[in-house]
Amino acid sequence: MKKLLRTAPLIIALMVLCTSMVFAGGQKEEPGDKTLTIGFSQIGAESAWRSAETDSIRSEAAKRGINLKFSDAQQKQENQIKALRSFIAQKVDGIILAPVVETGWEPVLKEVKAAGIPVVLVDRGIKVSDDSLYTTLIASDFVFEGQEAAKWLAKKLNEKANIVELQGTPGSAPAIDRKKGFEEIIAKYPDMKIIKSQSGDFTRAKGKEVMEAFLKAEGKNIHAVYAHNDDMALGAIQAIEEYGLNPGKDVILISIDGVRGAFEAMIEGKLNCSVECNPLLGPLAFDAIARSIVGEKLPKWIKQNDQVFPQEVAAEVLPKRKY
Ligand code: GYE
Repeated sequence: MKKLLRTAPLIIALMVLCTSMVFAGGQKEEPGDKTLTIGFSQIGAESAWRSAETDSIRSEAAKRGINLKFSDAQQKQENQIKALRSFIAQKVDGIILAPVVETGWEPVLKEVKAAGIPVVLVDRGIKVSDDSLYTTLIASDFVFEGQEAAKWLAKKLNEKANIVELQGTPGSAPAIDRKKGFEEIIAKYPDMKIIKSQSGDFTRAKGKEVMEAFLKAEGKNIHAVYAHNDDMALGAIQAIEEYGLNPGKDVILISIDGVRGAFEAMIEGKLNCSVECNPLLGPLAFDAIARSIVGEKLPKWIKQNDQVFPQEVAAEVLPKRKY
């Protein structure tokens, strides 16, 4: 009994230690579980949307006790290809890839596949002849977003408008599909025309610059702006104001993403509508990685459902927005 009393504190200490090991990081780990190392090749930090996506992936990795190797490609596919090769060399357990453009991925993804590393695509799709080169794509339907934008604009302007289009990064899935969806719908309305269209690279600065050129060429002939993301619309708003017109009144603006800055501009009456695109993909991305590591077959596209937010609802919705 005496011996038991003497050894009891030691036994309790050992039990506490084991329990804290099992629940390390706030989650249950089986003995023998190793910390996962995941590589994330991110495009850059061109928009508020992208920063929200980066935060979502970083914070979810921290929550799950995952060792995240983060690589910022500064908008260049060649940097992403280098990052993927370095992830192979580091023998990561999985890769999350946000591909800047749609094409040119086959060779490097074949190398990743040969190394037995699962790849989950987030936010943008790619074109490959062999779809076993990635496990799944977690992204919104950009064609749908473009269609919704066009439907809203047709209604707002009674099916008659000269539109200027600020496109996203050339060759990127959202730029291609948002254009396609929008054009499909306005083709039904003979008095709705895109009179100018150029890339603003998904940035506010470029959006402003391109809008200045559009205004210089077309002036008051422009009735509406369709921007492939909110940041470019916010840049265009500045250009319109500097030109001496009222954004949101003299020129109607619609964009895509639904970021906080867009809601604020809608409340100020300068932006008329934003179509949501969900960037909070961290939890889904790591679930997909975990499932593919254990060999589960996933659907090729885990589609995100988005809504349209016209300015009338902005003040009510903003407090509930998470990004
Ligand atoms: O709309 C834009 C960003 O790929 C869906 O990229 C994403 C797009 C998003 O820079 O703001």
